Amino acid sequence: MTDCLFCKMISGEIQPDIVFEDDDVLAFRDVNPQAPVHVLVIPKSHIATTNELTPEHAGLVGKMVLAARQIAADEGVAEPGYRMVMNCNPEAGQSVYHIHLHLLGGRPMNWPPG
Ligand code: DGP
Repeated sequence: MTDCLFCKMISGEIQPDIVFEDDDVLAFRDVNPQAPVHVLVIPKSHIATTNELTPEHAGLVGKMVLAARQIAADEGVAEPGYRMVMNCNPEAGQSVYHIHLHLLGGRPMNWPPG
C-alpha cells in the first residue's frame, strides 16, 4: 500500500526508532508515547484491521505477540507488567489502518481502559 504510513516504515521511506525486526515483523517506538515504554509491533504484510485476519494469519499474529513479549523483557517491564492492545476501527480509536500491537509498560495501568 503506497499511501500507508506503516508500509512506508517497512520499505524504509520513513525511518522510525526500530527496536526489533525480522522477516515478518517490525517494531518501533510510538511517536506519541502513552507510557515510558510504548512500542508498536506491526506485520510486514499490509492488513488494514484485525477484522481482516483469517486463520492463515495465526502464525503471523503469534509472531507479533512473541516479539512484544521479547521487547517487554528487553525493555525491563516483563516482571512489573505491561499491556498489549490492538485497536480496531474508529470506536476503539484506530488511527492507522495497518494492524499494530501496542506494547505499553513502565507505569501502572488502569482498568477498564478509557
Ligand atoms: P492507533 O490509534 O491504535 O491506530 O495507533 C496508532 C499509533 O501510531 C499512535 O499511537 C501513534 C502512532 N504513530 C502515528 N504516526 C506515527 C509516526 O509517524 N511514527 C511513529 N513512530 N508512530 C506513529
